[in-house]
Amino acid sequence: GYSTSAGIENPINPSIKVHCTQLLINGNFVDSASGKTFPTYDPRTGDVIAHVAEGDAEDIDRAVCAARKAFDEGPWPKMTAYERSKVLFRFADLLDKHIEELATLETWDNGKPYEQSAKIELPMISRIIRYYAGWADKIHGLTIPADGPHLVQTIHEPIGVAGQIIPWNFPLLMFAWKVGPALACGCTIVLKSAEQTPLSALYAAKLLHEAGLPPGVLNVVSGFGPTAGAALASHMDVDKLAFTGSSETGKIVLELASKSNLKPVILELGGKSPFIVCKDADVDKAVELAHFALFFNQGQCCSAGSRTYVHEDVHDEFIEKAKARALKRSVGDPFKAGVEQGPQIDSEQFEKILRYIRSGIESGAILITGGDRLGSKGFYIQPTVFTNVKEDMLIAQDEIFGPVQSILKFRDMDEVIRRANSTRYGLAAGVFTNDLDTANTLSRALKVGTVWINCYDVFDAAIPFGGYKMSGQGREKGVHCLSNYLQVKAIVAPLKNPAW
Ligand code: TXE
Repeated sequence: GYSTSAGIENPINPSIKVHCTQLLINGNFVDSASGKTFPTYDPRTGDVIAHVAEGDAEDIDRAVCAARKAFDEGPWPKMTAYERSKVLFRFADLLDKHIEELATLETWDNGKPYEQSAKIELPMISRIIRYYAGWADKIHGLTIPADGPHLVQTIHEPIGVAGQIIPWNFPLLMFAWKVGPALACGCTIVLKSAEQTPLSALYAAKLLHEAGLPPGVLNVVSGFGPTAGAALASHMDVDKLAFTGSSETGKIVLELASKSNLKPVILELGGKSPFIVCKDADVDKAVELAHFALFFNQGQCCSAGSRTYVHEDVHDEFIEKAKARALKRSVGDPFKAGVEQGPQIDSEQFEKILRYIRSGIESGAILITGGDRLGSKGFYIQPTVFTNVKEDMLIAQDEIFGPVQSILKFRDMDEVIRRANSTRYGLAAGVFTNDLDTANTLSRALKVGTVWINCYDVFDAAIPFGGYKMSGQGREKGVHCLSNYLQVKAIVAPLKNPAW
């Protein structure tokens, strides 16, 4: 049963309440073993929204035991794939039905504009669940011709218990990217949400149970990284680890996985993606797209186009217009209509971004707008634009994860390829040009997992996403993600009469 609290009312829409604050283990909402809770904050004000059960190693162990039992004893991996797909389709319908509650929880806990949560992200979330619901009954192996007299088949089996660790920048979308494919493949899951944003995952998991998910198949543990997260990454009975977060933490979880049971790991990590504006660009359009590529979601995107390379022929016009666009950006309460930018997630990220702004100024970049906090309450930051940025500056190398655009000038193609690739990251890139040869050359030369040409942040469910270099290992979304949650078993048997 769901022992949920009476509910904390949303200050903007009191009909929406926080009910789910406990851990979800084996189909029940329960307190943590220690009885401890932690606060989750409203980034608009820094006020506490709710106190949430704080999971630790013992809770992770309880959750992994439940997931193990649900995997080994079924019914989930053993039921027909069609039955599994129906649960996921019903879940997607419930996500659509509860858009208002889910989008409110997401904006309240994260600070992103409500219109973005409700109109952009929630439709993407139910879409990706339907995409993987559609895959559930289309996963199959091959019959392979062998040299000798043997019948060779492959079957694709669910890998087992998946441990999934997600970040706070897109709490529900990351939940869907992780849970959708794992469930479609027949895995069971222990998911650890980010400590900054525990609310929406608990509510979505409750809906998934209403859609018919058997107990123990998805367990959700709220808690911190070094405790709950590390316990999940190093658990001996977890068969796969999927992690999205910083490259620093990615190294830690990979090490924990290797030091425990060598569980395979998929990593979606940070980025420092170039957005390249070529000399033939329509400057107004390029400015708008480059602005979106960086400032979307308060700049808190792993794919953020955080190095804006502009050809010298259009550079001066571009920076004037980029400045004007940043000044026009509407920053404020994310629940208000028309607001483009809400507060940053928490004081830690807020301070980190302000430190990078100071570092940009000290290293000689030219601040043309912004550069400070906005107002005196909450974690709002002025849309900030630097020009004259050079690759050896920290602001051109590190992930700032905030509303800070860095503009770099370039002269020719070989030069921009070399400079764009001169980073430890390789997640994505944007190319803005009407010239086919330029687009083709750049898209092949850039060492990144996604190239967006004359568009940015297009995240269809079917498009694979992942990084080169220190931006990660493996791919999520699309057909490629299924292999993360499957084992391929080869079955070989003699053929008595190979001629037939
Ligand atoms: O990330 P962490 P943080 C980047 C971004 C941001 C920086 C720090 O640059 O400024 O990371 O953010 C869990 N064992 N990105 O500190 O630590 C943690 O609880 C196991 C990019 O929030 O990577 C959370 O659930 N787990 C990114 C998740 O890891 C651990 C999105 C992510 O937190 C752990 C977010 C540990 N030892 C931040 N330590 C992207 N790729 O989109 C932490 N965690």
